[in-house]
Amino acid sequence: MEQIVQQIEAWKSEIDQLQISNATALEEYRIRFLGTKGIVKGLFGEMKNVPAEKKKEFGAVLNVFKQFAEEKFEAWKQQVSEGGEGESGLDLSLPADALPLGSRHPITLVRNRIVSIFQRLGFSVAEGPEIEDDWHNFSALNLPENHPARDMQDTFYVKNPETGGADWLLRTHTSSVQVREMEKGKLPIRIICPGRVFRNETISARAHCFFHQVEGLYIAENVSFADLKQTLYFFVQEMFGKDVKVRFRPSYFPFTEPSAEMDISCLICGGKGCNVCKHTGWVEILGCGMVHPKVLENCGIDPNKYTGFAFGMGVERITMLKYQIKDLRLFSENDVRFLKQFEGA
Ligand code: 2NM
Repeated sequence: MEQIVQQIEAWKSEIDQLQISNATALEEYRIRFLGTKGIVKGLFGEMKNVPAEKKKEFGAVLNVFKQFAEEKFEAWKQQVSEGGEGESGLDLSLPADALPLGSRHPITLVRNRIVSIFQRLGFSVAEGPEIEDDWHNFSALNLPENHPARDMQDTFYVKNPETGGADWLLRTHTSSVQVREMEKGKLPIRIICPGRVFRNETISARAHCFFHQVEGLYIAENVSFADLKQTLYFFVQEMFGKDVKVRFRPSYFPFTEPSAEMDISCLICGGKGCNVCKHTGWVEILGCGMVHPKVLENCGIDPNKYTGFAFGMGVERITMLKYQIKDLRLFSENDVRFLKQFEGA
């Protein structure tokens, strides 16, 4: 009997050192110690070999051991069920942590605002391919053969696998979409063309090799420069507020005649002069003009019957002015510390 009591002490310390963290190990333990052919049952079977005067003492030792083994089992069972099924204690039935919710990119926010202002004036959205051909991006728009924009230095050309030549290019403006719309021959046209455009620039705080544009086009009978001015004046008031002033300066674009650039009074200093407006009180926000008769002709529209105006603006530029962002590169780095600032904007 002494021997059996010693063996029981050895099992106790073995159980004390056991580390059970999964259901398989727990079941192994149960079968070995508490099962119908297990150690505890076996010990009770030894009772018949114990002399009558020692039965009571032996029975007490066995009951203590049995209770010890059962309590351990219950404790581990609790732990395993709390920790789930897996070896690692992962409970795959628990709901997952919520993903952090993102927010719209400032370029998207401002583009949507620009588009919706023009939609209220009856413009509808037109889109087209980012990879274009020479005709839609340059020739139809009256850009002469030797125009610097056509240079390899300024435009990303794309190889056409069918001819092996650099016949294609990444559009340098969304005017190519407007050419496609004009070629459809359905008049009048009143469209707004948002999209990504590409120019081979050295990346800096003020330039990037891709950026976003919104261009507009209105062609009908008797469209005048006065219509152009009033449309863009409405846009500025809706976008920047009623107190903002505008001015038009004569300019040049191959696809418009006459052409102009539109400035707004500086949002930072209100026109008094500061760093943002380089002490002029004005900041340039877009280019515009009356569509050149040659462009209309190129697209199959009779310039004697129809006239139209067009304009184009850079979404990054408008966004920088609106939110006082000083470096263009922030728009494409996807740093959440930057993007988070536009939550709810
Ligand atoms: C600008 C400035 C002035 C323009 C012209 C045309 C088209 F297709 F009608 F000829 N689309 N966009 C235009 C005119 C764009 O961006 C600064």
